[in-house]
This record gives sequence, C-alpha cells and structure tokens, in this order.
Amino acid sequence: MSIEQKHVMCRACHAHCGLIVDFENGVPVKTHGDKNNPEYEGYSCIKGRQLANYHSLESRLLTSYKGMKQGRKEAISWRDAAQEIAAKLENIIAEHGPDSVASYVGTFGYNNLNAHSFMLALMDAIGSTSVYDSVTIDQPGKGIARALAGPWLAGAPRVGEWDGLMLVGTNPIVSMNGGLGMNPAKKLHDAKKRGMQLIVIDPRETESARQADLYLQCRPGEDPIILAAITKVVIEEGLYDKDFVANDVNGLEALKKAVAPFDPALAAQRADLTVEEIVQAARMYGRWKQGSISVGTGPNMAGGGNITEYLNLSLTSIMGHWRREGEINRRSGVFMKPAPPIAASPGPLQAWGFGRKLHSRDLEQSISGMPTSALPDEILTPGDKQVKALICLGGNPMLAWPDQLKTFEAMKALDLLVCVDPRMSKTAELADYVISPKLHYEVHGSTAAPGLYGGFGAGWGFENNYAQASLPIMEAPEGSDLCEEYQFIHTLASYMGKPLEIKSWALVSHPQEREENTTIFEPGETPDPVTAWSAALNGSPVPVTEVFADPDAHKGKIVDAQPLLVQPKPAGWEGKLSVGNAAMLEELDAYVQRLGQPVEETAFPMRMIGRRMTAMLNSSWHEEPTQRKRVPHHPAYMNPADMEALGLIEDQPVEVESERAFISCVAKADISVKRGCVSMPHSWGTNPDENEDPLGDGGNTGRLSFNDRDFDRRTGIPLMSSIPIRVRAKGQVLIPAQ
Ligand SMILES: Nc1nc2c(c(=O)[nH]1)N[C@H]1C(S)=C(S)[C@@H](COP(=O)(O)OP(=O)(O)OC[C@H]3O[C@@H](n4cnc5c(=O)[nH]c(N)nc54)[C@H](O)[C@@H]3O)O[C@H]1N2
Ligand SMILES: Nc1nc2c(c(=O)[nH]1)N[C@H]1C(S)=C(S)[C@@H](COP(=O)(O)OP(=O)(O)OC[C@H]3O[C@@H](n4cnc5c(=O)[nH]c(N)nc54)[C@H](O)[C@@H]3O)O[C@H]1N2
Ligand code: SF4
Ligand SMILES: [Mo]
Repeated sequence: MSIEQKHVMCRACHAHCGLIVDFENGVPVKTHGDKNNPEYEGYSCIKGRQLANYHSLESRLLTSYKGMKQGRKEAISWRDAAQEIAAKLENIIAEHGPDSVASYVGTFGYNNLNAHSFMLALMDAIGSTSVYDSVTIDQPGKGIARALAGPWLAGAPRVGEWDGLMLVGTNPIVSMNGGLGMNPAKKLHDAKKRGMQLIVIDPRETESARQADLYLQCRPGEDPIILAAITKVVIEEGLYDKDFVANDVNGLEALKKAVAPFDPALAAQRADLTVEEIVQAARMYGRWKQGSISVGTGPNMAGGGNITEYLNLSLTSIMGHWRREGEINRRSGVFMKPAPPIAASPGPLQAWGFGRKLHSRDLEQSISGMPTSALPDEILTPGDKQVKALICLGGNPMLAWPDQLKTFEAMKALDLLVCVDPRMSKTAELADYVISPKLHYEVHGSTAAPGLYGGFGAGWGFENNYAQASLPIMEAPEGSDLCEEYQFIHTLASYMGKPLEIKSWALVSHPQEREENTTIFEPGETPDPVTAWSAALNGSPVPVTEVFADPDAHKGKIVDAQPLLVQPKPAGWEGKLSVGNAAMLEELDAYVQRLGQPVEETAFPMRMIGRRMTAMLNSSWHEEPTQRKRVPHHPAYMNPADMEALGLIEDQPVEVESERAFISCVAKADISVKRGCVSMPHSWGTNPDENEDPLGDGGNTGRLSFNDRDFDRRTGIPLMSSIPIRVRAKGQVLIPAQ
C-alpha cells in the first residue's frame, strides 16, 4: 500500500500549525505534526490530528440548508441560497435601512482573513455599520490598553530573549494564547533550560502553572489589585528602568500615586494570597532585564480587563521591556507589514469616542470593536437602528455569547438569520439559512491570521519570519455542494448588484497605505482563491502569488529576508508611552475600596471560572469521537474539599446556579482548582428550549451571565468568569462505568 504525504495548514484554531496528512490510496488516514516545520517543530494537538474526521463526520453538512427556524429544514444549493438571501436583505434594507443588517464574525471568520475581509467589504457595500465580532467577548481589554498606553513601534523581544514571563489568567500550553508562541510546551522547556523564570497568577494550577518558579493561586476577579501591588513594589523599590522612563514614558508620577494605596498586605488579603507571594513576585519580576507579561481571558472576563491589561503594559513600559535601538527583529514580515522599526512610541491613540453608538444601550464602538454582548439588545429594542438581519460567519452566538437566555430571544426575533457553518450549530438550528463551507484539506490556507496576531504583543505570532501558504490536498466529497466562505459572500453581493471593495489586512499599521491597497471585485464571476487572498493581503512584504507559487511555502518555511535593525528615535520626536492614563487609573481607583475588605457574602458563595481544554475548541466539533472520548461530559472541576463539603461525589450530575439561571453538568474532583472556585469550559450545552442532559452536552456557562449587569462600560463585556454561583446535586443518578 502506498503512503503519500501532503502538507496542510490546520485552521482548527488560531495557531495554524503546519501539519502532514498521510494518504493511503488517495484516502487521508492520518494527520500529524511535521518535524521539519521550522516554526512548529513537529507539534500537533488532538484536534489537529482529527482533521480528516471533520471532513467525513456525519454531522458535517454537505450542502446548505434553509428553513430550520420554521421547522422545515430543506437542502438548498449555496448559490440558490445566496440569491434568496440577497432578495431578503434588499427588502430588509429598503424597509429598515442598512444598519438593520448586522454581521458577526466568530472564530472561523476571524482566523480566515480572506473570508473576514470579504465580510467587511459586504457590510461596506450595504452601507451598514452594524459590524460585530468576537473580540469584545474575548479579551477586549487588550485593544483598549494598547491604544491608551501607545504602541511601541519596534515591538517587543521574543521568548528566546526573556529572563522571565508572567502569565496572568492564561494557560498558553493548552490554549496557544499569547505568551509562548507556537509549540508552547517546547518553547517553555527550552526557555526554562536556559534559566528563564515563570510566574503564574491563576486560581487554577494550570498546565502552565505546574512549570512555574512562582505560582500565585489567587482569588478570581482581583487581578487589578494584584498587579497594582506588584507595580507599587517595583516603583517604590526602584526596580524599574529609570533611563528608559526618562526618555520614553509619560505618567510615572500619576501611576505611582494611583498604586500607592495597594499595600501588598491589603492586596494579599483581598486576593487570598500571602504578602510574601506578592512581594516575591514583584521582586522576581523587577529583576528581569528582558521579560514579558501575558494576560488572558481570565482577567478580561472577570470585570477588570482594561485596567489589568493597562497595568501589564505599564509594568512593561517602566521596565523598558521593549525592543531597543540597535537590536535586530528577524520578523520583517511575509503577509503582514510590520510597523517601522524605530525605538519610539507615537504616543497614545484614541480608544473610544469615535464610532457608532448603540440605540438600545449607553454603549458604543471602541477600538476593540462593537460591543457584541449588547447585540441581543440591538435586535430586541425597537428603534431606528434595530437589527433585523444577522449574518454569522464561523461563529455560534447561542453557545458563545454571554446571556444565552437573552441571545435566544434575540435570535428568534430576527427577520433573517444566516450562518456560514459546516455544522448545524445551535445557532444554525434557529436560522433561516446555513451555508456550508469547504474545510481545511479542500481550500487554500495562509498563516496571515497568526501573522496579524503578532501585533498583539510579546509572545503572539511567530518567532521567525515564518509563513505557510497551503494548497488544497483533497476534493470536496462527491455529490456535495460546498463553497469557500468568500465565494458565498461575493456571490451574495453579486446578486445584490454590489461590487466588493476588499481592504488589505497586510497594512493594518499603515492606514494610509491600506486605503490605497483596496481591490475591487465587480458583481459577476467570483475570483479564484489566490486572487482573493491577494486582495485580502494586498501590499504584503512578499507578494501573495509568490508565496502560493513556492513549493516550500506549501509546507511552511522561514522566508529569507533582511532582518530589521531597530533605528534610534529621530531627533525632535515627541511621542512617548503612557502609564498615567486618567480613565484607566480611575478604573483602578474603583478597586481601592475593596482593599482589606472581605468578599461580600451572598447566596452565591462560589465563583465559576473559565478554562480551556486541549481536546475541544469552543463549541466546535464536540461530537468528534476521539475528542469526545477525552471529555465525555461537560465537566465542572472542583476542589475535592469543596465537593466533600457539598456532599458531592465524582461524576455526579450537578446544577451550577447563578443569579441569572442554572445549568447542568458533571462534578469532577480536581485538586488544582482553588477552593471556592468551579472551573468550567464554555460553549457547551443546548438551546434554552431543549432539555439539558448533564451526561450529554451539559450546560452553557453563557447562560449564567446577565449582559446588562456588571459589564464594562467601554466594551460591554459582562462577567463571563468569576461569576458568583452555588452548586447543588442534581439527583443521585450516577454515570454507568465506561
Ligand atoms: N462563558 C464563556 N463564554 C465564552 C468564552 C468563555 O471563555 N466563557 N470565550 C469567548 C471567546 S474567547 C470567544 S473567541 C467566543 C467564540 O465565539 P464564536 O466564534 O461565536 O464561537 P465558536 O464556538 O468558536 O463558533 C465557531 C463556529 O464555527 C463553526 N466552524 C467550524 N469550522 C468552521 C469553518 O471551517 N468555517 C466556518 N465558516 N465555520 C466553522 C463551528 O461549527 C461553530 O459553530 O466565545 C466566547 N464565549
Ligand atoms: N484547546 C483549546 N485552545 C483554545 C481554545 C479552546 O477552546 N480550546 N479557545 C481559543 C480562544 S477563542 C481563546 S480567546 C484563547 C484563550 O486563551 P486563554 O486565555 O489562555 O484561555 P484559558 O486556557 O481558558 O485560560 C484562562 C485562565 O484564566 C484563569 N482565570 C479565570 N478567571 C480568572 C481571574 O479572574 N483571574 C485570573 N488571574 N485567572 C483567571 C482560568 O483558571 C484559566 O486558567 O484560547 C484559544 N485556544
Ligand atoms: S493547536 Fe491544534 S487545533 Fe490549533 S492549529 Fe495546531 S493542530 Fe490545529
Ligand atoms: Mo477567543
């Protein structure tokens, strides 16, 4: 039997690993890592290794469908669907105006810049500003903080150069979130071997925390207090880089004053740490000549995301942990053009106050985007700008958005709901149309998205000047009727008689050039994939056609290019980094009153905290058998002592209840979870009109949130972690032995 190996890029998460697929007689039999891939070095995860199954699972839609909302599901070709949807959109726009049509780009739109750019162009063509994505229900504090601190043009050093890394509510070994880059376990192992230190602040002793030199098992929701106390020690003990601050940082005095009340002893008491732990963390951190802090979804979802991210950047700036004059940046860019390599900051940018306001709530667009958590209100609240139609690209509002009960009412209230999704997701079940796309093996892929995320900060994107441009390695199944996401969007626009103006992602830090690099696709024949990718990345450092034509790039390669030498700050340059933003320090001020105070006693004494699991990505493909075997039921991980106190035993069905609602799942003992916390993965569960099966798909943690209480006034994100809850047994039905 002959085995043929083909290279593919996994799009199952934002990491975009370069993998190899073994074909036996033309059939894919195994997907695995590629030892020769210079960036991932053989890495793959359980999800990537099931790619072949995703293509052939029974749950995969091989054609588009319509009429689920009316309970009359019927197959339809994607072209006919596009034509019908175009007519419906035209009617809705004629009656309610262009802003009544909203788009929502989720994980599989965000990670596919080609599809994403076509979606944005469609909204432009319609004239709608109701453009939403998952950023504002993810880590919206990142964008806010980066704007208000000001970007550092030369960027940050990479993991190979750090003396230390501090992880705050993120677990990159599992999530591939920023911090350690690609193949994170190996990167951490190598870095630790050469002496890099690791500090982890997390209520759960995560896979990353187990490697830590110092692990702080904090109470959730108190990160601003912990980082403020660390900042206080760093400033008062003079551990920061005084020259760098004198030349490149504004606002140290304001920061010093703002953190002054955060006495480590008071902070420790509130965050349930010891004073020694906080002081030790500050001193360890303060000794790093080069280092990094990575803040994840934990703090961003626990109420203080903006200020936690801002304190992260403030510490980074006073320590001078940025790339300096004369240093080399090997990442000169393949698909993404980096900012000019100058050791300077242009100064802060506007983070809000420039964009679209909501008609239903006192919220507005910010630099992190439109407040997605409030989109249900925009749909349900009558008014001029009421949203009547929603197009979801690779996202699943019913399982991903906070406040599932309200989201359900909103989805049902829409005149038109379209999902572009290869599965009948819980949202698609309520939709008028679901358009099924081609998958990984069947499409052209590019690593442009992780290239873009490289701009998020240290530990994001690639270590090297790496890129992959993969080709289709398999035909779509015989008899199927599938398209690429961008093809559907272009065809839809064509039926509406609208040209699409594709704006380039390659030049995001060069807005002027971005405007100049627009590609227009007229109604009619849909461009081929390389032409579409070229438009989405027009003006990239290496032309997209060149990368797609390079056989080594099909496998993933480091592209030879002149590294960037960081230039000195030009004479007369005025911009500086800011660590004293008044709005951010006002957010910090709100935490002063918590110092030394016990946590309020209520009927909901425990805290639900989020977590990710290697075997599952958000709501996608939970039905894949190998992955499901690893996580058969929706788990609620609790400290065994808490389980005992509650009289719960392993695998017992339980109800987790917040003030909003209760959900059913299965109790699991886990010594790594802080007492008082229940650690649960998100995006499980059913729609509210279905029975919940704790031994099946479990409950939806989004149902535990209110979208209009305890929300951030800049981005709208409500509490999605550190939610006050209580736990009780759900009968005594025990799971039969496996
Ligand atoms: N309680 C709670 N809620 C959360 C979170 C949390 O931690 N806790 N996390 C939040 C975060 S960080 C995010 S990013 C959001 C995610 O929010 P969403 O992106 O809305 O949710 P996903 O579950 O990732 O949705 C992915 C959808 O894409 C489909 N899909 C899979 N492959 C493809 C493909 O190739 N093409 C297309 N077009 N579709 C595909 C899947 O079937 C699925 O329906 O959820 C948020 N919700
Ligand atoms: N395998 C896998 N990988 C994924 C995903 C997935 O579903 N599965 N999802 C992807 C997505 S959409 C994203 S956005 C990234 C997210 O990447 P991460 O942010 O790294 O996500 P988590 O692994 O959930 O890590 C969050 C951590 O925060 C902790 N935590 C919760 N509340 C608090 C708090 O108040 N304070 C502190 N300090 N910690 C807290 C939790 O215990 C948890 O360890 O992961 C991506 N990668
Ligand atoms: S980490 Fe896993 S799911 Fe993500 S791209 Fe790599 S192999 Fe695919
Ligand atoms: Mo996310």
